[in-house]
Amino acid sequence: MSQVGNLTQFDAAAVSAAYQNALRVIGAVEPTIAGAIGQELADQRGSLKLIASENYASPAVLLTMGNWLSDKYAEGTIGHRFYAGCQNIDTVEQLAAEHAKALFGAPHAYVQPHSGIDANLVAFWAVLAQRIESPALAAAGARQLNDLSEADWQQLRTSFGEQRMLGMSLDAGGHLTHGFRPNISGKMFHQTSYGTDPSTELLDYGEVARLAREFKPLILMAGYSAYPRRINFATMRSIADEVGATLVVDMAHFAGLVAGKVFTGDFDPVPFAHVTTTTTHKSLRGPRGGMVLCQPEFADSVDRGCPMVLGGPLGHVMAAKAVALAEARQPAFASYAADVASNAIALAEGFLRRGARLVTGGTENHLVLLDVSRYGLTGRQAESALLESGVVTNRNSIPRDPNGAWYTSGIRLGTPALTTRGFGADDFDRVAELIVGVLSATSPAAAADGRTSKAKYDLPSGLAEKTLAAAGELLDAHPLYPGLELT
Ligand code: DSN
Repeated sequence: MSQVGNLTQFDAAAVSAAYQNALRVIGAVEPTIAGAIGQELADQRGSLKLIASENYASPAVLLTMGNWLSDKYAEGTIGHRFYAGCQNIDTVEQLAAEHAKALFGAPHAYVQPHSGIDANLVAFWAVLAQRIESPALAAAGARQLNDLSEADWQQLRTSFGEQRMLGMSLDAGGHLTHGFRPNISGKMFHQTSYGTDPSTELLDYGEVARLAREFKPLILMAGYSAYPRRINFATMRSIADEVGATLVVDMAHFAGLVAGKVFTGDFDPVPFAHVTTTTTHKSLRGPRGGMVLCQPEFADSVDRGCPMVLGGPLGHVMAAKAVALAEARQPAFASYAADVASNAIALAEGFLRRGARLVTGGTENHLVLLDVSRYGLTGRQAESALLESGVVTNRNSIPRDPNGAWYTSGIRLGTPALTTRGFGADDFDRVAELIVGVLSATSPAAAADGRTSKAKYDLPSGLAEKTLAAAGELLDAHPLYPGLELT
């Protein structure tokens, strides 16, 4: 048996044989694809993966996705499908939902969403169905929408269009689906957003409450993809209750910290949110996909997500969700989650000790947001210089970002992936040292027309190679899937 740092144990010989044979079969049909699969492993092995939303799934999770569960249509829910012959998909979906409920202490789990955006759409659909459609049907004495008179239907359609959402703004760390105007959520709902306190960059619950009282949203969204702090969900729920809003929490980024009991009490969203959504592939370390957890009153509406909002469920991915959730129920996952959080603190302290500026001054979760304007760079320049040096990050807006969402002024860095490889606090301190070394030495370069470019940059000769070599030492000390050989 082989173990990847914090990753679940696996039989390296068996996994090598499985992939060698699979790639031979795939390569006989389309060698380019077999090559790309092999190259992706090599690339992931050879770089410092610091993208906060990425991880490395276990071989068991990955292998669960390549099979004939993929070939089955299974619209509907467990035991209630629009197609015959769904008994094995029922087994898979039931087990994934049971693991999710047990892991998160949730009354109900829906494991069909294909992504986090899909999970949020299911949540919005369920809240509209439960809070707006059901009362309208009851008032009209109708059982379903087709029983409504044309006038009642038109009135209900108008009412759908009048609903409001209050969510965290994109530049404060919220997600596109939390009411950002260009996203469908910003078009489905009248929307407004809360940001963070200009001096502390922390969430200001008083301001959220003030906006909620003024705006009276149907949905109060909480959660983030680039906010480096915890959220007090007890407080968010009391704000929602005061104004009659439904609290939807998107825990996609920190689901692993909830599962691993790093976020407990007021910081665990599941008991407080009416509906909680997540992806399964970020800190939760499962297959690429989404999931919805909810209180019992939303269960029926959530379960109608497919086919009302989603296409047919992916049986092979739901099976992999079940495997990943089983892994996350093991004590080793709690220790992994604790390491993700302590490593983020080590990374933050490594930056601060070297004079960097972090949004909010630190971290309480799995990510840090580095303000690269201190080095005279845009996020785009910093991201590219780091990539050339073997450090994979993503540029990200910071609050009140003068460079907008394309060039940005920040770099977002997360610890879930490298913690899976077994990186510890000292390794993350070294990562901070390498990053500061690259950024301090990088300078903006002029564009072809002589004007200042927000994308071009100059790195001193040899620095990228030196950083690549130093990163290589860290990576060699913590191999990814040790013992897994593709040839
Ligand atoms: N793309 C995800 C992230 O990187 O945070 C959010 O959708």
